[in-house]
Amino acid sequence: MATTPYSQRDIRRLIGMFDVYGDFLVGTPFGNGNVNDTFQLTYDQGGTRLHYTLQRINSNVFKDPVRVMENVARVTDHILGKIRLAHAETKKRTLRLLHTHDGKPYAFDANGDCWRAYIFVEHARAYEVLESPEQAFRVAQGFGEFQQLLADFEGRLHETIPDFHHTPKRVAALEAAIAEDRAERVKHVRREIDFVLSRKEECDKLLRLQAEGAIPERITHNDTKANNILIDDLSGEAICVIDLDTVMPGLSLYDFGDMVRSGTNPAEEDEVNLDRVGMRFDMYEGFFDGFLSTAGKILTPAEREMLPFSAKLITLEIGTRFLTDYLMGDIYFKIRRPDQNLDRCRTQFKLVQSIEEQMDKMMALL
Ligand code: GN1
Ligand code: MG
Repeated sequence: MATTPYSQRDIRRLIGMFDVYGDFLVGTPFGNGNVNDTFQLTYDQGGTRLHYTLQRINSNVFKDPVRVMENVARVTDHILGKIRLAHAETKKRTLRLLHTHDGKPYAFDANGDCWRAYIFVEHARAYEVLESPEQAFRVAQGFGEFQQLLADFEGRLHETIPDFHHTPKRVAALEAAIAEDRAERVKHVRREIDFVLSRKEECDKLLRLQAEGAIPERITHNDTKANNILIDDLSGEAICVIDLDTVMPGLSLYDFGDMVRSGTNPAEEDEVNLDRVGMRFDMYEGFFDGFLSTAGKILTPAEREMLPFSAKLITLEIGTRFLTDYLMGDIYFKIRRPDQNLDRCRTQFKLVQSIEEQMDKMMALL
């Protein structure tokens, strides 16, 4: 279990900022997020055990947590409205925020950290590594449906992290980190740096198509890692999209690309044995069919055409971010051991290679 600087007394005090009924029993670190701190809290309500999720928003990553929470509240309200309209015909769920005693969906602690709490979604779980093409199908169906549910959202969401998927800017950040060499690690990663720089030309492909009007901006999730959707224990259906901090204007293709990145690889994101890393084509087919089964209805021809490329681009982009963070001395992603960011970077680049090798097959599916 992950270590945490928060004692049970701290956790009890933090959740005390929110309106919750029942008796607090225990709070334990939960999940494998790379950014926020998450706890699962167990409560006793008149003899029944139930759970809540308590999260600290990482303010180094999210500079304006109140805007993040405005987005999350609007998005979850919108989806809840749709789920209610569907009555019993859907098993879909959405995250539900708890409110503070004065009605806010977030609270600041004495250190200035921003916290939020959700009703825990019971009898469902997030998978670090997906198990079958059927599961991939359902994950993609779920994330595709999420985009559909938000297609009629009115107004514009805040850009919680500007240029989040602007790949050329991510490469520029890498170049700046190389020039600065703050942690004196450039000497260890010449090969990885070359790997990115030799692919630099392709990095603006989607942005160019967007500028030409061939690919529209939509409301997207932007962090569609396989472990950001909950799978129902009983039915195996993907029932609830989580980690909504980066839901904002984006390209549909970013969501497809990140699913393929995180879900087709049979190894963990920080696997050190690169022989175990690669894209399983049967998993890719699952994502492809699942995504088209829901989001397919809204995709333009140019978006469809770019589905295979998006998988390569997002994998390269996230590998570039891990490499940049390694060079900066591990200041963005949480690490649980030295060199973890470098290992994460290497798995991503191995995966990019594997995607490149299978690009013809991926194109043929179109
Ligand atoms: C972070 O928070 P988490 O672990 O779901 C990151 C994503 C990366 C991902 C890589 C806000 O996601 O962009 O793709 O790690 N989130 C943010 O595992 O930077
Ligand atoms: Mg997450």
